[in-house]
Amino acid sequence: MDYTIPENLALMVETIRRFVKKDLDPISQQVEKDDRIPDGIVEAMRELGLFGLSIPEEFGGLGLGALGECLVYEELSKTNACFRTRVATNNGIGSQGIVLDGTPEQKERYLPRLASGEWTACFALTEPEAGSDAANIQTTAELVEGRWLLNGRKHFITNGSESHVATVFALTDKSKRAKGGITAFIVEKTYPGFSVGTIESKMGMRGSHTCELIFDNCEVPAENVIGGQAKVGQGFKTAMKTLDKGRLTMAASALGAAQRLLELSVDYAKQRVQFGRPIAEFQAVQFMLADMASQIYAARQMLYHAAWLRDKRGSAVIKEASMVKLFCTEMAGRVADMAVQVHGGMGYMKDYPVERFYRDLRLTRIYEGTSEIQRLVIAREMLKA
Ligand code: COS
Repeated sequence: MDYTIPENLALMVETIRRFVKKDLDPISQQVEKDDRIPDGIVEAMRELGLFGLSIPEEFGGLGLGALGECLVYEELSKTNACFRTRVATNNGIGSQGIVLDGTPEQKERYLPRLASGEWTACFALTEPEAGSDAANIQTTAELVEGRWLLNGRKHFITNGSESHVATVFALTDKSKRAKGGITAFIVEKTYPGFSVGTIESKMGMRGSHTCELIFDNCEVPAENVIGGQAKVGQGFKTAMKTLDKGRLTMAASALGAAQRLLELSVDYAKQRVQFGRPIAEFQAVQFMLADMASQIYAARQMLYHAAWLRDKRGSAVIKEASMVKLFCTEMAGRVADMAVQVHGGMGYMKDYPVERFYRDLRLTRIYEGTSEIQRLVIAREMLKA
């Protein structure tokens, strides 16, 4: 086994590390207060190619594999989570339906714009009645005089209000649902009948916006079915394949945040004096640091292995991706809890980043598939004939 990170990826990681330290982290608390990423930073992320990490090079992206993408997200997640989230839907769930199943024409029209960050994409699957039960969507699409008319409401859509284009899943055959009755569409924000609804008020993830998308007889050209006419009814599979891929990067994000929390906790424990000694000298604190480090180490091995496996196989690693998302996000939750404990009262204060990480990380156990859904997928994969 050779665990060396390939040189090109190591260089990329170093570049992101410098960017995080010099440009992102110093403004992370400000972004939290303003609930907004400054335009100049979005521009800098564009220049670094962060909007096109996973988009193939022929369409202007960096064409990174799973390992490369995970390494970048791990670094990018050592600061405010909104920076990672700003680029993540473009690289992940927003664009991957087109990358995996799009027609050549769809790839040509959308991927270069998404890769450059000129456009942002979002993923519109979730609805009030379809969270974990993704097949229970109510949004419909009907073919009328050569174009599709979409009707319904999506909610909790990350980057929905910033996006120029959305991958939208709608029912085209109610009797078939997940088994041939859901179709994936590419919807541009300028299409008649498309609008952004309420922007949600959340526990954390400030600087990243989550909203409703409304389709009121929204007119979508016939050629905007992802994969073309032959893929009408096949959208649920596109959604599942897209989510499989995203699970590894979500795990990487949780890992990066956990690593930063460990570093903050070690630094704090060394300088915080109580009972006449730095608290790092107390075994109770040492044990928490040791548990954090051990769990991060285990999570990193799992993640890198699953990402390597995906790159090697060139296809989905369904069970492993769910295992990794489950383990890394749950691990990060435990690490965040211990980080607050090591910091004591300061860990509860808004002046310290620890409380922000604690709130932001909570979401990683819910979105892109809850921990319970990951367990369900793992068990199904194990038990299927
Ligand atoms: N890759 C490719 N195809 C897949 C797949 C995958 N990972 N998972 C399921 N499919 C296919 C199945 O093979 C089946 O196809 P056939 O009809 O050809 O057999 C079809 O999709 C329906 O699958 P299934 O019967 O398993 O659907 P269920 O309704 O039971 O749902 C779960 C499966 C629970 C796994 C799905 O609803 C899910 O992932 N829910 C969580 C959704 C989620 O992550 N939401 C977050 C939103 S984005 S922030």
